[in-house]
Amino acid sequence: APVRIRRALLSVSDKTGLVEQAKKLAEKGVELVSTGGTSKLLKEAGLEVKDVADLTGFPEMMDGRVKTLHPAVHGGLLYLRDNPSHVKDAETHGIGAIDLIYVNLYPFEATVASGADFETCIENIDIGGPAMLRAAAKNGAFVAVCTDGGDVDKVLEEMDANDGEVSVTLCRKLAAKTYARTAAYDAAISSWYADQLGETAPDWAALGGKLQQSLRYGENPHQKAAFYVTGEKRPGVATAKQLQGKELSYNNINDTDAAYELIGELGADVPAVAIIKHANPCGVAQGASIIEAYRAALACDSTSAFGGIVALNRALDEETAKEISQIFTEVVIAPGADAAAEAVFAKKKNLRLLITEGLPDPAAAGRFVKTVAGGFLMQDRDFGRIDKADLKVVTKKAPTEQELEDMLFAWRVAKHVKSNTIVYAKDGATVGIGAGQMSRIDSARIAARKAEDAAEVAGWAEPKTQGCVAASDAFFPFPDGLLQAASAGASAVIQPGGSIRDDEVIAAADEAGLAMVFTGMRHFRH
Ligand code: 93A
Repeated sequence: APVRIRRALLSVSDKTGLVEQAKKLAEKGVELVSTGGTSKLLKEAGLEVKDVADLTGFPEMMDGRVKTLHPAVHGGLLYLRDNPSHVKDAETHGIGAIDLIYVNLYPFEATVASGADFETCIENIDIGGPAMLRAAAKNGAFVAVCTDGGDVDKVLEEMDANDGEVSVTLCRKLAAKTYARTAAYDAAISSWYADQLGETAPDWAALGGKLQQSLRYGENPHQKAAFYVTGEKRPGVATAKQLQGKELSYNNINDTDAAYELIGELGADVPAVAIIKHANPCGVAQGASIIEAYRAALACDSTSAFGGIVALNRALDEETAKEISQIFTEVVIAPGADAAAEAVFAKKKNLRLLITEGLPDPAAAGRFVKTVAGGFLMQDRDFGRIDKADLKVVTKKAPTEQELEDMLFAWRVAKHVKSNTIVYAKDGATVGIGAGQMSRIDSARIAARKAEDAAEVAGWAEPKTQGCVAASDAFFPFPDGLLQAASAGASAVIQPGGSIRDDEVIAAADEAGLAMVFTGMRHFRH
């Protein structure tokens, strides 16, 4: 049933617009009850106001630390109007219903922002205000709870339209908003407090995370950091079991996540390995066995693999563990490890081994959050997936079956490389990766250069880009990037298409004798 507003408790720190609103309430016959400063202001404006002290029989005391913390207030907010025993309790103890409260809290956040000292910040932690808000919101079927002036306006509007009554719908909306406000308020306090103690501020608590680990530092040693988990059951770095090694660092967690998400993208059908540095893959391969996949992944850029993160889509075996141990590796993550493999790693005290229950589902829904100055951006995680059936051949030449396989593989890897991205791949392995450049042609050049370097390191007669496929995470705006890939030796190209110069790019591909397919989907990653 709608809530009839007979009595309102007003207790606000920010008193902007209050007098006008209180007048409107009084005009509607609402009895006003108020705390010290609020009451004084309203009385000065000529309004009739009852003091909370008159309700409680206690004066405000201890510098105002105790004003409203009393059964006469909380009982009035909390008793269920349709519960006979509650009603009886209220009558017995002379507790009257409070149908509306408007409380805005001590300005804790503003006090901290002003650079106030410790004691001043502590004094600005509101206790009675949130207690009343939470109580009123719990009884949201009978109480309209307002945390800002806008809420009061909404209530007044409904009262105008409905002869002094407020709908349950609005009351429930206000209740939900209230808990968000009190949660954010407490998050601000805990964040400030942690900061005072020189610890990491758990300000992300407001996003619903649970503190998993206070990190030694962030991306750099002068940055504080912490790791929060959402409780989702996704296999990955947040839910993995660490069998050995030092505590994970901020960068380890970030890189391990990138590695395992990429491995999830490749699926479980064929053994696959990804090696990650600075959240970008420096080698990814599929193979007949996990060790073959590891060798092929390493061959792509063995120089960069030093200090990398290795992700596997199969249980780690002894042979592969031995091979991985040959070079300095920070983290290995896999859906399992046999006892012999664990024994090999046990000798490498610093190497972290993370074991997950299964592989990440690349199509799973999820959120991606990124902060910007004064806010944050939120988007779906990129769960877009392309299959062979989605590919559109746009050139005269059609790709071979092997090229198609390699193109899909390269495309899936490219999705996990920072833009602009060019990935060269051959026989189920990357052979050159160009990441994070501001122009696509530079990424194409760098990928080719990487392949040349790899050939030099391994003593191959020529870079493996000869006869490779090329994947581009977004369309080629001009033919130049495509021609760069062709000159590196690519015979087939996979890219989203959709440029206004697609015709030019396709003509250039035809002229260079390339096969090209469009995916119709872009995979920017910044
Ligand atoms: O110090 S408190 O936590 N103790 C209380 O019992 C209490 N009740 C209301 N602060 C309390 N308040 C807060 O006082 C309200 O949340 C509001 O921000 C402020 C209003 O005080 P005044 O009416 O004296 O300006």
